[in-house]
Parts: sequence; C-alpha cells; structure tokens
Amino acid sequence: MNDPNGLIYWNDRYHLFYQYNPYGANWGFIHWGHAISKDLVHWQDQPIALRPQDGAGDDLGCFSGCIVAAGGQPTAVYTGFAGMNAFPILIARSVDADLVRWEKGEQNPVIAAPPEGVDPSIFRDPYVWRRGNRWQAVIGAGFKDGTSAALLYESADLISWDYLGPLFATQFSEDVSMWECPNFFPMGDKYVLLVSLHPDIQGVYYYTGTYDGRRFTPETEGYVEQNQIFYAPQVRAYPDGRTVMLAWVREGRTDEAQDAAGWSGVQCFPRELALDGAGRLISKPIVEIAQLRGKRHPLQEPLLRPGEPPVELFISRQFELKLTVTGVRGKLVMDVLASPDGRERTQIGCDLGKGEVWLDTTRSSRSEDVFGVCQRTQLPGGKRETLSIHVLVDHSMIEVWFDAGYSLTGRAYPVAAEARAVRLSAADGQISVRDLSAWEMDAIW
Ligand code: DQQ
Repeated sequence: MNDPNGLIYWNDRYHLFYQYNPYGANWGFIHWGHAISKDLVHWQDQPIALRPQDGAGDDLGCFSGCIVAAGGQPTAVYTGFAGMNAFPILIARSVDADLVRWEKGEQNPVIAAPPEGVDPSIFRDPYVWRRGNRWQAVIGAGFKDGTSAALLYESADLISWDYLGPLFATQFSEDVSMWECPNFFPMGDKYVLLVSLHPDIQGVYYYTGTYDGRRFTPETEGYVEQNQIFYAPQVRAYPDGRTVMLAWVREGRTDEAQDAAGWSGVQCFPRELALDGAGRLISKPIVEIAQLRGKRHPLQEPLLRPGEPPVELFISRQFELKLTVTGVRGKLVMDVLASPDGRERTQIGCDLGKGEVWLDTTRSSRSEDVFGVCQRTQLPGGKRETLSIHVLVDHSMIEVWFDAGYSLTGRAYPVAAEARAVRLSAADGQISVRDLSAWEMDAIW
C-alpha cells in the first residue's frame, strides 16, 4: 500500500481507502484498497473499491484522491493515470451503504488536463471540501518554471469545474518540482495547507494562515516530518470535531527484501491535529489508542546517572510507552528493539540542554537489505528542563512524539529474534524519569 485516500465517516463506520497494488509488494498498477473501522483502531479489510480500466482515463492506475458526500452519495474524486502526461481528474460514485461497490462517472473526465503553464506530468491528487453552496478543490501541481502549487478549483456539482488560479504557489526549492497530495482544511480560525514534496519523497510540509475563499495567505510554516518514511498524508475532519491525519509509512529496506516479505507499506497510527500557540501544526495519537492497551508493565521510575549501565524497562516488540524526563542539561538515551548484546538497537533520544530530539535507526539491523537513518530535529523554543515522550513500537514501525506534538516516524528491522529490550540511560547529566507507563499493544485486526 501507499497513500491513504478517501477518508470518510459514513453510516457509523470510518472508511480508509488507499493506494494498493494487488499484484505484488511494490508500487504499480494502482487500485484503491478499502478497510473499515468502528473506532479508528480496529480495522477490517474490504474488497478492492476502484480498479484501473482501459479507456476510462485510469487505464494504468487509480491514483490519489478523496471522497465527499454529495447529495447523500459518497463520491470519489481521484486522479486517473493514463500516460506520462495524462492525469485526468475522475469521479466515481458509491452505489451501496457500505461503500463497497463504485460506479465511475459517465461524465469523466471532470477535469481533462491542467491549466496553461503547468507541466502535464506533475498534476494530480484532488482534495475537495464544501464552501457555502459550492465545492472547492485543490490539486497538486508544478509549473514549468519550477513553481510548486496547490491549484484551486470550484464546482456546483463535482462534474463541471472552474479553475480559479493557484490557492498558493511558491518556488519551494531547487529540488522540489511539485506538491503532491495537497490537503487544505480549517483549524480554529486559521487554515492549513499540507503538501508532500516531490520528487524523491522529500518530506511533508505545512503552511498555516488565512483564507478568503480565493487565496491563502500563509503566516507560519514548517515540516510535519522531514524524512523519506512518512509521506502523502490525508486529513479529514470527523463529525465529532476532531481533525485526523493518516499517512503512508514507507519501508526502510530494499525492493528485494520487500518482495521476500510479501508486503510493503503501512499507514501511520491515526494522529489528531492541532495548532500550538504560535500557529505551528502539531499532532498526537488519537485517544482511542487506549483501546489497544494490553498488559501493563509494572515499572519503577528510575534516576539515570551518566556512566551507569542502562536500566532495562521491559521486553517487547509491540508496545506503547509514555514518560516525562527532567534534567538540567542531560541527554536521555532510549534503546528499543535492542538485542541482548546491544549489536542491534534503535535509539530514541533527547538533549535537554539543546532542545534536540532524535530517532536513529542506523544500528537497528545487521541485515544488509536495510537502510537506517538518523533523524534529528530541533524543538521550537530550544533548551528545556522537562520533556514528555510518547512512543509506539509495532514491530518494524516506530512512532515517537516529543513535547506532546512533534513526531518522528521510522522503520526498524532487527534480525535477532531477541532484539526486544527497552533500555534507558543518561549522558552528560542526570535525568529523572516520571509519569512512566507502558503497555503491550494489542492487534488492530
Ligand atoms: N502517490 C500516488 C499519486 C501521488 C503519489 C500514486 C504520492 O497520486 O502523487 O500512487 O505518494
């Protein structure tokens, strides 16, 4: 699987559609897979929802898009892939209450080609919302002059669309030619534009600002995550008022290793979005995570002194861990998925004196088919004496939140079956640990 698509809450179920190749553990001949959930944490597979079809504009793939309920009928607005310069925007309507069967629109394509000046090979991924009595949409694009853009469209019926110009466009960097998978949504009295940096999976970036119905004026900006792992998120506001994000989490291993595993790609744990006091976009795991908590590990809260051996907390490959660390300038070093001899270990850490945090998978695995990376980031505000850390480890999947808002996502594939220890140590200063709790994590299936 790759990108999440078509997030919608419909008939008391959360629906996740996603980019899916049913023929192998690699990207290609993309369909829309489908899964449903009553609570956003336990999921059931559903039949494939959309398939490529000769002559339908999605001959080579059903690329990313969204679903909106139009007149009580969920309608997918998505990208057809019909050739290197052919990415028509298409619709499909659900014809049952469970969103299992879909019929492609007889009016397709609803947008045949990009506007003047846009490179036709980099135009895709519609994201639609309701504004007054009209539909509005952004589509990810790159202009021939190198400007990345979220193009704004408007429609009364999802069929006939007017191009209103760029919602926002900028020469992002020399290496970025377009924004994939734009999302545009309100948060409080602000709007957020979220984009994925193409080519070569360069991270997910956001802008927060104001919107007058035609143009977006950014005020604050930053990376959601800057790595090659977390990509192409989709965001939806659910009826209970929460704004939730899912994203494709890529593999950190070779194509051959993915083939051998027989699968590739996962979704991140659903993340609830918010803005902090300075307008920065922050996230946390949805509260329903508590439903996955199994056995609680009985833990003492250690005082960690530099030079002392690591404190082993527990042994697990599928767990949730929360703690708060305090110190004047020390570093916390947390190893997870650590082997008894320490040769394989994934490191989560923070340097309180610098306000720097990291997730390091460079020593996670002895396998040569694995690429580890060390992600480091500076927390806003720099130095601090207290920091909260929330960790989800689900085998190869590592998600960490620092300071209740800043995430790092990584993948780790230890070879040793016993690489399961969680250990804490300190460097450069004493660290005390409090609010320490950890649970085994139950399965989502
Ligand atoms: N994935 C889809 C595209 C999108 C890209 C194709 C982002 O629609 O731009 O699988 O990962």
